[in-house]
Amino acid sequence: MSAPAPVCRGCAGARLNLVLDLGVMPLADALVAGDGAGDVANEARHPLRMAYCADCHLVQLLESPPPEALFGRDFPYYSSYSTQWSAHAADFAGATTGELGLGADSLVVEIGSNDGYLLRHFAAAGARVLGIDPAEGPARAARAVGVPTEIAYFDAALAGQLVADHGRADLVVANNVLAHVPDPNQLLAGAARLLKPGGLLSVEAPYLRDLIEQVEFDTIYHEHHCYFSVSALAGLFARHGFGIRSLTRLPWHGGSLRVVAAAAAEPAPALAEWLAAERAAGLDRADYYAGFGARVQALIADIRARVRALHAGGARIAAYGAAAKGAILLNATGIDAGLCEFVVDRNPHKHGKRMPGVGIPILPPEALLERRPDVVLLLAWNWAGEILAQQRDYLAAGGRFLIPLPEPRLVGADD
Ligand code: JHZ
Ligand code: ZN
Repeated sequence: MSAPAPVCRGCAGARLNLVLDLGVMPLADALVAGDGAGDVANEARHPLRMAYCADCHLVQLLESPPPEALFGRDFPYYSSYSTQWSAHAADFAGATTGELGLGADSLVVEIGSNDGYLLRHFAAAGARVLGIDPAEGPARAARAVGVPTEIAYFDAALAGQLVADHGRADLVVANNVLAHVPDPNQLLAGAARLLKPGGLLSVEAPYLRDLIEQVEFDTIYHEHHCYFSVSALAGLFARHGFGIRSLTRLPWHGGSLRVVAAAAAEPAPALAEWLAAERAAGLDRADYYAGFGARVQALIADIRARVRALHAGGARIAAYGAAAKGAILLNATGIDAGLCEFVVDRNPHKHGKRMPGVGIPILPPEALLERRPDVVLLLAWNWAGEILAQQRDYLAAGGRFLIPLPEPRLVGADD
């Protein structure tokens, strides 16, 4: 018996148009246990297909593995390992505490609170805080820095329970988590239930327009069920009674959006301008997405050819960033342990493990100066500024970085 045809995660409509098929891919954060014991060939692989809904404009994956497979006990992503990201969190908490006049009577809830990288700053400023995250390792790290955290998947039912236990929130933050739930309606319904009258919902999510225009195909993976345009978000927020109060474009993760909303609020005039700009660019039409698959396949072929040519010319190759997006880039391009000797990453929870699907070992960043590869493929290209500055010594010693997006280019000390 064939599986039922998927329906839209936003509007339950059936007019889903396939935009990109990346074949079967391993789970991007399912790092393989170390020293040759993990069997890369037997790892689970799942179809990775992205589609556009012609009814509500929501771009989404057609299939999802169960959430427990995505954010279980061994989830290795800890938000605190980027200096810039931590600084962004501190700035956001400081500014928001001031703007909303948060104090000891206020409650700030973060959905997808990870290791407490954000809520710790609200707590330090004197507000009551509560984190929700299903990933045990990061959630325990959050508790260790004084951020009370429920280890759970957030949905409307849990929101009701939280209100009973803790009262309603002045601010609900959902940064890089709206894409991570199979059904965005559940998260928005839960947030609406959790907020006090007049309370604010603040959401950050990677912006679909940047993904498409910069060909950021490696940010498409099973943890990201949805990819947001303002055209899609406006409908989703309105369905749950939220009025959009402000929209801001941010540089994070290849380009993000922050949307601040409140129940029954009058939408900001800027919303109409954003919708008009997206209409002019075509984000609300299937033909905008039609050429994306071919552009992705061309970029994948280009990256593969560049790395193979460097390797064939005798270059020793490593990579920087055991990022989720790195797993997709390596698997899509077929860059395996035969081409790339090792991947470095600052997060010690990833050391001694290997990249999903390709089995490349993960080492601390010091390995670059110790082993001196000729070229480092920058898998965490979204942190290029921070990483290149930090790797000045490797560059000064003649090392080069290969930045893969939007088209591959080599960068050395003189560039
Ligand atoms: P990074 C993450 O994706 C996690 P990933 C998640 N999948 C998500 O949805 C998106 O963000 C939005 C390391 N690093 O941030 C840290 C250094 O080693 O690009 C990370 O392991 N040195 C939930 O995993 C990795 O690189 C450094 O100087 O694709 C970067 O991962 C810096 C700055 C980072 O996200
Ligand atoms: Zn839809």
